[in-house]
Amino acid sequence: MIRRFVFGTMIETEAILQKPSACMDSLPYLKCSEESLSFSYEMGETDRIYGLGENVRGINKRGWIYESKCSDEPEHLEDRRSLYGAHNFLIVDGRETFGIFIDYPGILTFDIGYTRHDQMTITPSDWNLDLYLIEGDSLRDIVRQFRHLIGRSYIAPRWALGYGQCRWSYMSADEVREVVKNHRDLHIPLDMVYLDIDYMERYKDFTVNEETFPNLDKLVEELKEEHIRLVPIIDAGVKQEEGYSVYEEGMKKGYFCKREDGTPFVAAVWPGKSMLPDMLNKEARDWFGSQYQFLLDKGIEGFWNDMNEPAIFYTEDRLKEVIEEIGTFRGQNLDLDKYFYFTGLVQGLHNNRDYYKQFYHNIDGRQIRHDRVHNLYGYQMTRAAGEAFERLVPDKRILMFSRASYIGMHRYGGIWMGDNKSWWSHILLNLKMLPSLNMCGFLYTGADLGGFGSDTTEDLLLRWMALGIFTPLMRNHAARDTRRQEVYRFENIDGFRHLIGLRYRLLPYLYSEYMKAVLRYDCMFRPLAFDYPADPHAAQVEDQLMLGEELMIAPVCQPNADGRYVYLPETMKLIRFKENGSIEEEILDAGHHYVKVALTDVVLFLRPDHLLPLSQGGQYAEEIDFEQLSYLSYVKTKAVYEYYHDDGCSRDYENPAHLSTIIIDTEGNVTIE
Ligand code: MIG
Repeated sequence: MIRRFVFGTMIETEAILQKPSACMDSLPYLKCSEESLSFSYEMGETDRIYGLGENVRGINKRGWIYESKCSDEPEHLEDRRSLYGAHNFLIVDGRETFGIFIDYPGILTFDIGYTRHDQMTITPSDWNLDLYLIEGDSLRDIVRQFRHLIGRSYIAPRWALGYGQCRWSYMSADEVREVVKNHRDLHIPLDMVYLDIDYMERYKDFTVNEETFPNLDKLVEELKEEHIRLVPIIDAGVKQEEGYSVYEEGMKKGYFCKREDGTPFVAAVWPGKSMLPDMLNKEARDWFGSQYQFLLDKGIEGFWNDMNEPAIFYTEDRLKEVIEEIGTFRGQNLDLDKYFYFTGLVQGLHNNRDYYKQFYHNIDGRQIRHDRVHNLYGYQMTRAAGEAFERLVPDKRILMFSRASYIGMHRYGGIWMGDNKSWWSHILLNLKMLPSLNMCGFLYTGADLGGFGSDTTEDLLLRWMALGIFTPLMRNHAARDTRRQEVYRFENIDGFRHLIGLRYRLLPYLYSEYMKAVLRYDCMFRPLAFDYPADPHAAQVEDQLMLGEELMIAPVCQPNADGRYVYLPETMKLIRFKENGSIEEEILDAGHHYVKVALTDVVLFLRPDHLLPLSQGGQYAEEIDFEQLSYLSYVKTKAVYEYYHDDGCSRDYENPAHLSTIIIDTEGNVTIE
């Protein structure tokens, strides 16, 4: 049951397309105080809180204060309160079990046992919002109801579940060719190479640097023959430059965000002084979306949208003030306070909160200050692209994922988890975000494998990949000035080939699970407690996940480990894929086990009466035969699998012909219906 409670008049987010009529009952569960502008809930001693999408800390979010404020935050540390997404959905599970969604485009905080251990307090910046309360039979049921409410998730083309290689940046067409050649020569499967900002002419959206990437359309064609897709980045900020058509047209039509007095708001990002397209203005959004045509015409079939929190390095005015103020420090003796003030001047330039109060959107003719709708910007940028693709290429799926997001954006694209680091703890953070993102509708997702910032190591990348082979978005990406991270840069090529090769063997299963999760409004990845609600141990597990109906995964997240402890909520079959191609199977009883996991082993756990289909593998997604399958199974009476299989590129998703049932009996006979 879903109830909608209305407070004031919200600024429309379009997270929910068909709103239930407002409920006039008094609000259950929560205490609502208009004076302190907050909702609060008394949590039971052992209540757990799930959700909040992309954020730091645990699967159980209790014990910290989170802020919904899309942030360009390259330090994914425990003490942060927000990352790039604003995902205001959570489930309280304990004495009482219910879901809450706060549909509100401004900044709000979720204090979940931070100020007081037993209290959750939700505080928006003003009192204009819709609050949804969702009750159901189980955690999973609550999620499904919520997901129906917010609409079907974006569906990626199947090739986008292949392996992708990225770096900030491959600087030229030849460098891209080299990446492709190295993978192909070494028989390391690959489907995508990503282009970061340097493919553009001086960081101008919808341009190509003709010197380093001459005839991009030819390159796209050449790579397509190798079954590789190029996926360029698009930034939110549009460079201010006379003669640059996107800038000039946007100015002429009044499509950029403005100051209160109607003068242009100039913010700086990569290209220097830039304009922010008013993604919240429908006309401007359509216009921005149409710009993608420039790259679609060159044969491009996928994009990633970056810097759309929006990130702002500095504003013209603030930079001027800071430079002047710094001048006043000349010759001064800096004591502690002055020193911190002084260094803070430059540090405070980046993404300063004040900037977000200095520009305005034109929403259906109303002028609205940005901070009131801050969390919609990346969402509406990605919607601009998504709607344009539906218009421009209606019969083909286009790959799209974004950095910033709000719930609602999940209908137009996936997200990647942003600028993580080459840290062991970030493998675990990657794992923990998967179920909470799935809860909020983000199914096409993954983290920068190997870590974006800092120098990676071979063992870290191997272990991280042993998780990454399960996530729909599987991309290796690293920042400028970090150690080269393409797998062929390391010694253990055989190990990497094995892991990535296994991803391609798992593709029939992963794609089928991904599609079923989308079409059934379900989670592909779930905390153990979702599947074993009566098991108190399952609720404690923060480093294992359920994947589909079949599997449990438990990746190694520690350096120098020869294995790890794994908790089995029921008897399962351990399946071990070894680098030499052999597959070992062993039945393990419910309970705790120390499981040895060699550096290039992939270990997974199959539930009783379930089976796992495998392909023969291949060098790219289109080479995979999704019908020639082999099976691993754990049959007690009968293993049954519902297999989703379509062409992977058209939009005829719901056709019942895409589903078949695979059955294996105790004798090992396979029937397909
Ligand atoms: O602030 O385009 O998260 O993936 O490589 C850096 C350069 C801007 C941030 C993205 C990252 C990308 C980088 N971008």
